[in-house]
Amino acid sequence: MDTRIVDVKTVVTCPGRNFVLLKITTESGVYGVGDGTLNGRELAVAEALDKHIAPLLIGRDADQIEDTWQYLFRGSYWRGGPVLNSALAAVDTALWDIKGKRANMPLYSILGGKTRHGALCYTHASGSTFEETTDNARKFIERGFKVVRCQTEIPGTVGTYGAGQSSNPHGESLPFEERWEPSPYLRTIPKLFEHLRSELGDDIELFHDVHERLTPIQAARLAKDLEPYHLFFLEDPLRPEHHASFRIIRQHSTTPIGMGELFTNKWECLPLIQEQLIDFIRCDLAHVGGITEARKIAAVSECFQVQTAWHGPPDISPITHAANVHLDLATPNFGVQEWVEHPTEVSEVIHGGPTFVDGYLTVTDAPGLGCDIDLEAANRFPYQRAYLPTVRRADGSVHDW
Ligand code: KDG
Ligand code: MG
Repeated sequence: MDTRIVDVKTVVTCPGRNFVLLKITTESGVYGVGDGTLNGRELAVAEALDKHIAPLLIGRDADQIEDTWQYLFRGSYWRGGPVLNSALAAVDTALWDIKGKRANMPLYSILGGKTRHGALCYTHASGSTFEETTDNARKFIERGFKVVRCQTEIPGTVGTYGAGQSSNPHGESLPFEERWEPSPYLRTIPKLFEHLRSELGDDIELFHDVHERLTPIQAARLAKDLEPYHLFFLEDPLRPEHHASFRIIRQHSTTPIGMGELFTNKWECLPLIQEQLIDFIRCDLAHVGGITEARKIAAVSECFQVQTAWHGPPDISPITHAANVHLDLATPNFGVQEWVEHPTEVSEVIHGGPTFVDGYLTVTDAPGLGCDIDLEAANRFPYQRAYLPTVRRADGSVHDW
């Protein structure tokens, strides 16, 4: 059987930031590449892949993607979670890449073919003042972006999410500790969008990422206060655990809501989708178990008029960015794609990935994902321990988010 898996190689590399990559090779020599990067906990995924999952893959048929997905997901008994579902995503993505290469077709074609010429995309504008955020947004608009996420530093806080980070008093290899308070945040963000609209006009689509920091009633107030500025959506207003809280936002506001980068499987998404409590589902393909799970989430979302907006930060590799765009192109209820450019060293290690043209992302017609890993280059950039920031309130307690 020429599709028999004969080799599974995990690659941890840090070309500017850490990535956990996977290469699965079949007996015929055809191989696929995957990405299971979990920012701040990369080595947990790499160990899961190397020690637990790789031995299960040797000898399996690479063609049986769904069966392999179910076997790995159910087989652990422990029901996934971010570490195991990121590892599963790496396997799944590599298997889809192999399938595309064997069929000599780009992945979007295997997933049903193009429904659009490109994937509308957004990127991040931030600044320490309203003026700086506006200038940065303007630069992106001049480059052709039609949707821009806007964040700004909040007076009286330290290291606001998305607005850049000052030097870390705990040392660069320990987590940065933000100081954050809801009251100044809730006062500042509507004023930011008032400023942005007065400077940039109404044609550009703008939105904001709350990053799960608010209580339900605070989120409802923010969504209501932002209504005059017509956000494309308000991202991740609440923590992911308590779905019913989203009803409170809906009761008070018509600001569209996006949610999902912390969900790791379809069942977590389902209550928000079927009750139409969100407008955009924005899971991370590298954390939900890959293309196989994401296309099911997209399909169920289609039934409830929820659009996709897959997570596309710089802390996942171009392999997942490529998977995002292949799926975007083939998904009828696609909404928008997040995309942030990587540092240039990344292209030394990972070749391929989406291309930005006038506000849209496209992929080539190369078979599979159209990406490859340069293993020698990956070795030149060894893993460097790094953490996501944590958040404390003014009284020193860890913020409950
Ligand atoms: O690793 C964490 C990042 O992926 C996250 O902070 C980025 O919120 C994010 C976004 O919307 O891109
Ligand atoms: Mg986010």
